[in-house]
Amino acid sequence: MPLQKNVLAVHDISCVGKCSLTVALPILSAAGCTVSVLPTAVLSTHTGGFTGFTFRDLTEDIPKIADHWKSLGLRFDAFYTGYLGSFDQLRLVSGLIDELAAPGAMVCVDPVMADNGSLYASFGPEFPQGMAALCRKADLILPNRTEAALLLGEPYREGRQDRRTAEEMLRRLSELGPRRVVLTGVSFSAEQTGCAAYDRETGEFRFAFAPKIEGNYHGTGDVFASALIGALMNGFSLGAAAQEAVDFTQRAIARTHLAGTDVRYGVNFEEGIPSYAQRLAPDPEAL
Ligand code: PXL
Repeated sequence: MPLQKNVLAVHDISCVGKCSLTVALPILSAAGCTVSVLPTAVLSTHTGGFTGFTFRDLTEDIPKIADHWKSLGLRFDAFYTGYLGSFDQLRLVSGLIDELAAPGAMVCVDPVMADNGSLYASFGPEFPQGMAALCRKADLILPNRTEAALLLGEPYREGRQDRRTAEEMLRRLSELGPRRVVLTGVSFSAEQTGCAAYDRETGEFRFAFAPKIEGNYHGTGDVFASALIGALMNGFSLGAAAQEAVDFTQRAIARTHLAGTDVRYGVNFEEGIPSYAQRLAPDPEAL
């Protein structure tokens, strides 16, 4: 029996709305990982489409939590960072990775800060540069196309891309530091959408697509990143993990679309959990 991977998920906890920690925790657990969490803030809901939400910043707690973990001698096999609210948090999380990484640990940074061509309202225009600095120490980053443009300091281009433009963007993103890059929201046709992946060490590009469903479904970036990281933790190749994550996310969107629920409350990924877990660990004889 291989040892469980010890993953630290660093995100806010939006109590309602299924994104960040309320998504990362169940999906990585389903992938068989031991998941520890570092909540960076507590919000009554996420900020996408709700008004009047509460927000308690937990930045002050991060050094104290890290000190306790250091005293316990804890080390993590992987880090998965998502929504980080400030430059202070970027700096603290960067230090935490240096201090708590097990040898050969995988650092995954989802540079959550923007979508559909604009930076989230909670961030100032300098924030992308701070996020780019954190991406420098990542092994894997998973930006959407808006975040990718911001990280590269170039204008966002709406609409479909061609393969060469996507490959070019992936190459330049990997030059920021990370060996592997997964770009989401990539579409070469009206019918399909998905992601493009690049591994600088092997020079390989991989594309993963699924049928497109129109609309903006909240939290899908976090569902996708969590499912992809869970598959990587189970030894899937980057291309295979990307396809698992695209399929898992697309089915969650399809269920939600069919049910017609308010998209602010997130997608129905829960019903996909049993088959996801089964595909990752198909051994029927396992204890
Ligand atoms: O899913 C990304 C996310 C995470 N956390 C908070 C958010 C968002 C996106 O809007 O508002 C608080």
